[in-house]
This record gives sequence, structure tokens and C-alpha cells, in this order.
Amino acid sequence: MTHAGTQAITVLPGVIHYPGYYDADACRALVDQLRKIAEAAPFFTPTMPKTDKPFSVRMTNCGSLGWVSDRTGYRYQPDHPVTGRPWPPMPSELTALWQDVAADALPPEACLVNYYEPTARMGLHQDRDEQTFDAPVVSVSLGDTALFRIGGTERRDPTRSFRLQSGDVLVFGGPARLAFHGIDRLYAGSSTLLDKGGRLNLTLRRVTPKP
Ligand code: MD6
Ligand code: FE
Repeated sequence: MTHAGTQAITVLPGVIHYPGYYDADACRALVDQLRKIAEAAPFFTPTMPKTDKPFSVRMTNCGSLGWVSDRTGYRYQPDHPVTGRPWPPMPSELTALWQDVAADALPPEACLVNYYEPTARMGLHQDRDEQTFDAPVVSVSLGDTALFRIGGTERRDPTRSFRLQSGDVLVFGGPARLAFHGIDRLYAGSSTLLDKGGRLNLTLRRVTPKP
């Protein structure tokens, strides 16, 4: 149903793309799980540190820790910034994915869920708020196709871009763990998975080092 038969493309050292890791049925099952997660932990609009400018994506999390951003900075925390409740647990589908593609790493603690409306984008950034970079970041794309851009560990490094489609998995680790990356644009209407269109992106992370 999932990984069997999926080819792995090494985009750059440390960046592995599994196109169509999840088939259409598996994508629908994940969206059903995410609907339940969003009932317990509603999507919120994060804001930029210092400027308090809203992000164009909305976010929620599952797992023991969640990534949040507001005027005071970026951080991981165990509770939802609006409801104050703990994040819902990570569904078994996602821990199974991690086992499959990141078996050598400590188990994931956070799954950030980003929702992109068709006009939303994500500027070039590094994922560097974790306390350890030993584990990769594992990402899942659902819904409309996105144009993903990736460069090197310096902002000025040359970049290349490729499309992430619904059901694709990207593993981002090793020498690329701190590479700059972002989402330039969505291809609105390229998928019928989400009733209202747009795109969901899940990123699973290990946040703390071995106890
Ligand atoms: C996105 N992804 O695909 C944004 N970060 O919507 C990320 O920011 C990302 O896909 C770290 C590793 C993989 C990713
Ligand atoms: Fe990222």
C-alpha cells in the first residue's frame, strides 16, 4: 500500500525523494487522521519573531512537542499556543513512516502540520530549532503540487527546485540537514484530495538528543 515499490531519488547528498510513497487511498487515510488532529488542536496562524507579521500558512502539530512561532521567537512546546492543551499523539501511520525511512534515528517527537492555501508560500529557511541535528526531517506532501526549492547551508548558495506531489515523501538529513529550503508556489487545482484545495505538509522531527 505504501513504500513497496516506491523508488528513492537522491536529489542531493542527504536529500531523498520518494515520489508517490503514499497512494491515493493512503493519502485519504492520512487526511482523515489530520482532520481528527485539527479537531483536537485547531490550525492557528503563527507570526514572525519581532515583526509579528502573520505567516501565509496555518499550522498545527501532533506528537509530544510542537513547533510554534510568535513575536517572541520560534520554539518547540508541549502545548497548543491558543487552547493550552497538549498536542494530540502522532498517528501510527507516521511513526511507521519514520521507522521505514529513518530507522537509525531516535523516534520522532514533533510533527508540524502546515496548511497552504493556493496562494501561500514558504520563504527560504533552515530547520534549526531542534536541539539535535542527528535525525533527518521527514516530510509528507498532501494535496496540490508544490514547487520546492533547496540550496546549501549558506543562504547565498545556488539553489535548485523540483515538484512535490500529493503522496510524496522527502527525507532531509545528513549533509543537507541544515540546507536552506522553501516553497516557491503551489499549482492550484492539481489535486482533488482536499475539499477546499491547497496543500498540507507534514514534517516529522526529533527535537531532543538521546536522554
Ligand atoms: C513544505 N517543507 O514542504 C515545507 N523542512 O511545505 C519544509 O519546510 C521542510 O519539506 C524540512 C525538511 C523537509 C521539508
Ligand atoms: Fe523546513
